[in-house]
Amino acid sequence: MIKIGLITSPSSLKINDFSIKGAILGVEKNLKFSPLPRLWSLALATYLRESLPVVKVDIIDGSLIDFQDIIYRIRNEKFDIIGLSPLVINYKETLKIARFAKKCGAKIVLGGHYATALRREILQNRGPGSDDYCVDAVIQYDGEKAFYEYVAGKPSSKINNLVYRENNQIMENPVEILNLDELPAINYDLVNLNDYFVRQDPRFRRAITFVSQRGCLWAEKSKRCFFCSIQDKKLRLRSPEKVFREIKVLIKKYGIKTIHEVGDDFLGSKEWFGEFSDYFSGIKNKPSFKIEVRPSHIDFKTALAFKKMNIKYVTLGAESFSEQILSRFKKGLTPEINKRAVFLLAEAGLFPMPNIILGGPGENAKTLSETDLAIRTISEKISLTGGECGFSILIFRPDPGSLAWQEFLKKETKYKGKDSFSLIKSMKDWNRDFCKADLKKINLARNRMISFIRRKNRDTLANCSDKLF
Ligand code: B12
Ligand code: SF4
Repeated sequence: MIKIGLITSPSSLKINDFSIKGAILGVEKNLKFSPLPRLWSLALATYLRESLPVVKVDIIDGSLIDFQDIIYRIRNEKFDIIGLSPLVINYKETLKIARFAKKCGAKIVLGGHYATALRREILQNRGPGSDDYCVDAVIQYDGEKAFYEYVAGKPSSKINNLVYRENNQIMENPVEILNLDELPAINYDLVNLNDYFVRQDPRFRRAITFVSQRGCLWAEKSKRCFFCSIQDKKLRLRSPEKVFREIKVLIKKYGIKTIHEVGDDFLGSKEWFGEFSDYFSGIKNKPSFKIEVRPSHIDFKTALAFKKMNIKYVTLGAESFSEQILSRFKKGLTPEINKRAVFLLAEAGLFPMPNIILGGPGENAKTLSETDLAIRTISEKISLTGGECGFSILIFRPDPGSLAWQEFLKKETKYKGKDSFSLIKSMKDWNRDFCKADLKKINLARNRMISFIRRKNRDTLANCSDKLF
């Protein structure tokens, strides 16, 4: 029997509201949506178990157990292959796990957006033959089929999406983008959902992550937003009918009450959304949905349709309320579009949650105060009408795989060829090279904004952000 471990590493970053470190996570307490099951590991495990029943797959989630327990599990379980999905915030810890697992004799495969963006650097610095050999291969883009073929022992040269190192050369096989409707429905029995439920905020208990689409239309049609590190090439939609049937089963089987739909562009196709919402509008005991949308897609009709299908929490990629910064972000937004979206959703009785990024290219005292003023006006107006909203305020980071990262590398050549670097240092370098307001001022502005939001909304849930772990 082949033993597989799919491990999400914890991050050493701790929730720390008012420091620059805190701004990396964008976390303010209170509205605690997480922990939630990790879909990357569930998707790979589901596909593996359907295609190769003889494998034993363990999903280990660093948001449920700590680093030492993960090490203990690796030592005891003696996995043959370990899959890891690093993010920019936990790459260092991911490498520690990879090194330990390598010593225990496992093969190590990395995948996901971070690994896809830095696949060559990772294999150069950590692949076979390197001084820090702890990674055998990277699987870029969709992982289900490639990981199964790797586990099943197919020759490396024949596995689409596989990137590996052979005779000191990095080999990249052709990329294959999968048809989402041909993938099996996620099998949530592969984790113990109760481990998540008992740790969730009672207001959002029995919540799961769910994926009904991948990618984004904006990234497909124009260039991606300046800061976005998502590697998907286009928007792919699953059949609304299939999704509806799956969700009905989940409600019945696990008593699911909240669905975190993780698609990045939920309204990317209005036809798809129309069909999707028709299925849900008619049924009783609907779960509540949390979704992520572009503010430019919100109009009166969609706000009402959201209400009808029990979508309550809407993360809005607003990013800024400064015209100048928004144009540099290349997202096709204006401050007016952003404000309109927040108000329309709040008026419809929903909970809009605009994401804001401070410290984008050209950020200065004037652009900061434009965003500050807009946040104050919005919070004030919404609290006066008894509505609710919450902001997540981050400080800009150039993430590998983004257009920002490409611009950053042109100025900061010391990051070229690296797969691991200090996040705080990269934020400081970015700030020096690209902003007119320094990082301390930006963080102070962020803290002022958060304090205001909290004061204004102390009687509602609005004093919090959605990014919790
Ligand atoms: C849902 C989500 C969250 C949820 C996580 C809830 C949960 N428990 O899963 C919340 C809101 C909590 C969250 C928080 C954060 N997130 Co987030 N999140 C996402 C989101 C929208 C969807 C991820 C998902 O589940 N997709 C569905 C699955 C099926 O797809 P997938 O993950 O891509 O996996 C497939 C392939 O990539 C591949 N694959 C992935 N991993 C692996 C591993 C192996 C071994 C293999 C073979 C293949 C493989 O195979 C999978 C199946 O095809 C992505 C954006 C995106 N579109 O992916 C951002 C994203 C992953 N998040 C991101 C970030 C930065 C964060 C935060 C740090 C926020 C911040 N402040 O910046 C925090 C960190 C949280 C943490 N500690 O993990 C970035 C990562 C960037 C990077 N390069 O590291 C992304 C890409 C968004 C972005 N802005 O660019 N996030
Ligand atoms: S930030 Fe959102 S809208 Fe922009 S390219 Fe990325 S997924 Fe698409």
